Amino acid sequence: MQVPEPSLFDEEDDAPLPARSTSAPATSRRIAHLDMDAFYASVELLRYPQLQGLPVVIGGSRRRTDDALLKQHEGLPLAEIPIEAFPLLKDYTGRGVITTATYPARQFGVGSAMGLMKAAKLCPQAILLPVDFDEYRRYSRRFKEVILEIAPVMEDRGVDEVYIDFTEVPGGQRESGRTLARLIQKSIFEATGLTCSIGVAPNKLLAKMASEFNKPKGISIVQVSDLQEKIWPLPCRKINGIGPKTDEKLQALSISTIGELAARSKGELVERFGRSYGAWLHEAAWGRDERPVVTESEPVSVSRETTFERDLHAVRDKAELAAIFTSLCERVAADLQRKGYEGRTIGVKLRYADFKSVTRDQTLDFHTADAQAIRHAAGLCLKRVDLQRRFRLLGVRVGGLRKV
Ligand code: DCP
Ligand code: MG
Repeated sequence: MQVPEPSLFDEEDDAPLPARSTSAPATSRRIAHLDMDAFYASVELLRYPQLQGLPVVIGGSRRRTDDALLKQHEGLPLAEIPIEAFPLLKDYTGRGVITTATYPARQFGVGSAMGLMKAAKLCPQAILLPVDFDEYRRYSRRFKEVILEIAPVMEDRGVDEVYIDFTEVPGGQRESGRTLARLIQKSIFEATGLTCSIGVAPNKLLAKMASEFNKPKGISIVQVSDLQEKIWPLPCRKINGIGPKTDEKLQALSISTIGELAARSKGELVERFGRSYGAWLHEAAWGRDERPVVTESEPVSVSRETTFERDLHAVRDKAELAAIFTSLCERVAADLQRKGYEGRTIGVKLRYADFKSVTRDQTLDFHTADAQAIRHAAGLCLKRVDLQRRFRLLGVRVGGLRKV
């Protein structure tokens, strides 16, 4: 097995291709992956610039601490609230998790998905701010608009990341994409005050890995010829599409790095992982990926969920649960209406005290974005789960969407 001819992907600027590549396209495929730096935290720092450079984590109960803070300093511009007034991680009790942390906080080992109480042990002095999804969504829309003005072929991959096809954008080939990446970084910063990191590579798979190489504020260029040096030493988990279960299976086969994966035959991987996934693993390890950048990405479903402050019981905490349930349905309905969708598959998710989750759904014979209709259908789903046990999380989802 050979690494594909690197020459095709190597030229800088818009230099003509070497004569022997006449059958190749006039441009090389340049795909960028852009990911915002410490996204939720960075948006919060726009409000509270006095926290710049400090360890800050975002998570925990919705707005309560923040409301107290604002009330206490009513009339004062947010940027002038003294640093000492902000709540600290060490004073937090509860079961929330961190959504993200600023880079200064990450130096203490805290990060996404870690419990706040555990994080408090690692970095007690970190400032704790509650999440404000609406604000993050607003900034998400704004930075994507900036990109679309510069490079129209963009695939929305979630609140803080996108793929962008640089191939046909004027100047997109210059310095293998670095020039355009720099322009996009600068434009986003000027419009929003936020920074991001960009990886540019021959395809989405490599671009996604590359965007992490120089975080924050980084640009990384990866060519096919870099495979051996930059990609193969990485752990398999860095491939988007290899999750913890596959990784465990790979480890059991003594495959830890992407290079070790690439060294196995396609036949062996197909035998162990099935025809389609095995073949994909092989292609991924060799840095090959032909997926296009898809501009119209329609949401599959809209959902809201919440983890309670303490485990709740369907009978004993009936009133509290009913209020949470109604509010989840209202928020899902509001999300649908704002995005201009309605759906007909309504579902619920419960996570029990032992962290086991169950989901139930039901498909209606009409589409809806109405909070009451969603609550009614979701209520019927709830009747089909075991409500004798205490649970810690409740979620409501609407799928089977169509544009209104
Ligand atoms: N997020 C979350 N829970 C997680 C992971 C992420 O709520 N377990 C949220 C918060 C992040 C946002 O999604 O700000 C984007 O996720 P990223 O993984 O891109 O993380 P960040 O943007 O925060 O940091 P980085 O600079 O590493 O991209
Ligand atoms: Mg990010």
